Amino acid sequence: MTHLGVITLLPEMFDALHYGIVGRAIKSSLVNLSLWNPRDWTTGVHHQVDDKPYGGGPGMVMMYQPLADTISHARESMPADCRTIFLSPQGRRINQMDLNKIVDEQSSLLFLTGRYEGIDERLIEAHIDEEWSLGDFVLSGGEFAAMAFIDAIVRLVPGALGDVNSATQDSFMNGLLDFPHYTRPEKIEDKSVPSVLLSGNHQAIERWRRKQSLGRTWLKRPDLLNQLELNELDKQLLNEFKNEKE
Ligand code: 4GS
Repeated sequence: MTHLGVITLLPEMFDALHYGIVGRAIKSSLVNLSLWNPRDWTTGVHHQVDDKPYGGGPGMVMMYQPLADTISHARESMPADCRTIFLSPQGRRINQMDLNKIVDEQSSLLFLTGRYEGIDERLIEAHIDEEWSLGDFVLSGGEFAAMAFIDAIVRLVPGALGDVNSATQDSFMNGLLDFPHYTRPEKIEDKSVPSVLLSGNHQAIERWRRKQSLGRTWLKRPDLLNQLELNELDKQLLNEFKNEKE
């Protein structure tokens, strides 16, 4: 993944991407971020991008022409394999596994973000390759969804994270939830750091962390656990966790 593009009526919102891990990846040209505003591809004197919905009802609908022209222009400067993604609650809910695959296989993505009630359906039919959703809720615009996906994608680009291990160690990278983390002080009121973490025994620490990941996934997200085929050691660790709970 090297080139990410966004079509948005509010490009200033994407200033938020110039911080932290994503900010550093952009600054060092590890990834390119390009923004286009459909307002710049309007033909009328009023620079109109939205119009009333056929059939009536509240709100406005984003017009076909400014979006179609912006997409055509944007794709000219994106790599040929670029896929155009429309963000909406009608889209496929994207998870970590999907993103891992996309970062592996795709060199670029172009996100179209909507405002108002929606966009002219014919634009989706003619110019959109895939529709993605951030989740089953309604945002006031697709911009935060695009930024969330861009953040999640950029941190997977090799070299974006300082520590090569930190992406692979996160929640979901192995299909499980994260294990608990602790830092100093060793004791807070009556709560002590689990003693194994102070033992210096790396094998025991790894075992404990794996057990916690399995146990927490069992407790909080049994749906995720059901999708996994656990090996014998994992089964044993999960059983230990369950027994210790009782
Ligand atoms: C989402 C979502 C979203 C839908 C944009 C109504 C404004 C809004 N986009 N995942 N119009 N959920 N978009 O709610 O991606």
